[in-house]
Amino acid sequence: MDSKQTAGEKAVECIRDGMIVGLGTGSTVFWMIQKISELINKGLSIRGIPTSKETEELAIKLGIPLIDFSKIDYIDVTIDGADEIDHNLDLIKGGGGALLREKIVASASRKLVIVADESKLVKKLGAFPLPVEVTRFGWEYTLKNICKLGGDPNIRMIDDKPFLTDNGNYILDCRFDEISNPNKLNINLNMIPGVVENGLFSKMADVVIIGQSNGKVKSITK
Ligand code: A5P
Repeated sequence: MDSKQTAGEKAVECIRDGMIVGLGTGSTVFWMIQKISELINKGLSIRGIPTSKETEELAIKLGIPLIDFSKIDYIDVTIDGADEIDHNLDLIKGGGGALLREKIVASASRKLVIVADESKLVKKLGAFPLPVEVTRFGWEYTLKNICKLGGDPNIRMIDDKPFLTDNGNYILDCRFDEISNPNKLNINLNMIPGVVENGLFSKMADVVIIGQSNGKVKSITK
């Protein structure tokens, strides 16, 4: 079995009947969503909060009941993927461009479970360019301010046009080489006018489930 599938399916074991479940975005979480749908067909009752339009469409297609923030005060558990994970369980997310909704959902969650394959584990964050969501207005100026923090940003493009997030914003993919203090960089980036959110998830993950090529999983708890 694919390592991403192993991790995604294992994470579902923490879901209990009646829970509100944050549904992450990406190819690892895809397997978690498939598994939840199977369990719903066998009688499990949960409601999901999707972190992207892509996940929302998949969940609707698979018959997973959804709910929104107007009806709830918190989320019991969120299961999401990551682009990089360090030994403190700090993360880079947003490779798929869903980082803003992912961070809102994660911050509303009592428990954040991250699923990934072994390739996502790193000693230091930063080899993966950090996605930063910025407003379209003034994005060139925002980019210059990110450079002052030591980043080397590039606007994400798709089919020769800037990539648009589900929220109508742009993404700047920022090379930082090595991120020695994720918490500080997270705060400093979010203080720049025009930055909507960035893909550093510092001190948010509770558990990381790593699918391994031998079909087993490794769980890392904070
Ligand atoms: C989406 O914006 C990202 O944060 C994803 O969760 C992350 O890129 C992991 O994706 P995969 O599971 O597809 O590698």
